[in-house]
Amino acid sequence: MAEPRQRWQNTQDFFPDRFPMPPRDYPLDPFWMPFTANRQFKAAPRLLVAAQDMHYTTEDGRKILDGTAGLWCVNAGHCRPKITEAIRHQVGTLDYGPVFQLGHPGPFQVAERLKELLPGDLDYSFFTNSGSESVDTALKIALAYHRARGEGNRRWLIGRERGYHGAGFGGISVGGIPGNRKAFGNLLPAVDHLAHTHSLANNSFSRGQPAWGAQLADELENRIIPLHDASNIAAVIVEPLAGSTGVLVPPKGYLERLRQICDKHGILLIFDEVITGFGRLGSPFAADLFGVVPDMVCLAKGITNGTVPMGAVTVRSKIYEAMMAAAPANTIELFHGYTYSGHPLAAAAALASLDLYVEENLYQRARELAPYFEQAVHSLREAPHVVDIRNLGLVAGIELESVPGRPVTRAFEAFQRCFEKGVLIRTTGDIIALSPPLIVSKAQIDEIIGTLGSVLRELGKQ
Ligand code: PXG
Repeated sequence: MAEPRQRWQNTQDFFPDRFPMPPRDYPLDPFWMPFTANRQFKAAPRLLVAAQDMHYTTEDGRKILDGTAGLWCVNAGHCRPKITEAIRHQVGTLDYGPVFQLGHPGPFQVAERLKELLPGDLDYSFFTNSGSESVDTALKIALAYHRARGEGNRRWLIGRERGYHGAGFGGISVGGIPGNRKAFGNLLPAVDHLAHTHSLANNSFSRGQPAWGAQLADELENRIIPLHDASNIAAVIVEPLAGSTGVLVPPKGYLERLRQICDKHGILLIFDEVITGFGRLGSPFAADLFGVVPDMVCLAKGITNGTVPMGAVTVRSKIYEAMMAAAPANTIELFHGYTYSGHPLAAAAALASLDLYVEENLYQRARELAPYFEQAVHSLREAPHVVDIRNLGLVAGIELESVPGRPVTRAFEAFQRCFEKGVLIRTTGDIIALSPPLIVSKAQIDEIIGTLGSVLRELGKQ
């Protein structure tokens, strides 16, 4: 398969006027950094100043191979001219346009593209600015939809342990990460959680979907529905593959089972495809790969290749149609939206990104590279402290045994050392997550795994 053209070998060639980088002339203190150990970071910062294709450049001019596509979003690699030019052109043409009782072309065009790209009758898109907003939007649509059909008692929302659905109140309520919930008291009422599907005892070192665990979906029918009654349950929301909590690949048959149970009881099934959307698993969406069409999908990240914030919730026609039918003529059907829903720059970036994914065959490329990537990550099996490796498409999780009494420290140390050696990995707890841009070459996969392996062996000696 042809490698994507590397037009600029070095960031310096792309931004000649910016190199050498001037010394830092701004303080670090006033920026309260998200999901970051602020004091630790500011004492030893890692600052990125430029990027091109598979690499970042640090403020001291080092190139870092991006093993994580930024934060799982830069699927086509960095600073791709097709996308950056589209944004540049758009900002000089229509910088901003409202979408409340007015419109402009971008979001209509993106919605049409999503309709073509998503399976089944997932045909109507509502735009947001992030994954968190997409999740909150989907939960609100679920409640409003049932109410519009005269089933307003369906208020319970079912998430899953170890789910990550962003940082809004809706998302942390259905999410299953204790640390993201415990400080924030007033979570949504009427929320329950399925058990997560991770099991070292049954599934460690699975390649692709694990064989064990489809029965975990039955908890919906055996515990949750009897407890709350199906007539009170609005929706089930899951990540088809849980990313943030350490790459939990759905067991074979699990998502199919959830779909069957939801169908049987009139419960909406929401897939949070913020990470899995746009090729990460080697198909446009997880819904395609698993052959399970949810009632709504939450999108963000890769929709603009990470360039301009944008999210979307795409819903099946029955949902849009019910909402349209329920409201009197000439009235607003859904009291929800954001100033920047369908922002012109985001829409331009989305159109260019979706074009680029197709032009460069990136969905297929990810699928074809997946076996090589799988082989490479599983070569770390014998590295010190590795207790599990799991993978699907171009995503992998490598779970480490925690240092007794000091969870998180081993993986974080690996992250720091890899960064020093020029490779970006991501960690969550003591799990390392890899999710390179879909343009990654085999040699770059080898470089990521080679560096990580050497770091794990170094740590093993300590
Ligand atoms: N849903 C899922 C499945 C996500 O992974 C969100 C919602 C929220 O998206 P926003 O755009 O509001 O951040 C996410 C975000 C990590 C990491 O390292 C993952 C995310 C964000 C930041 C870090 O795992 N996922």
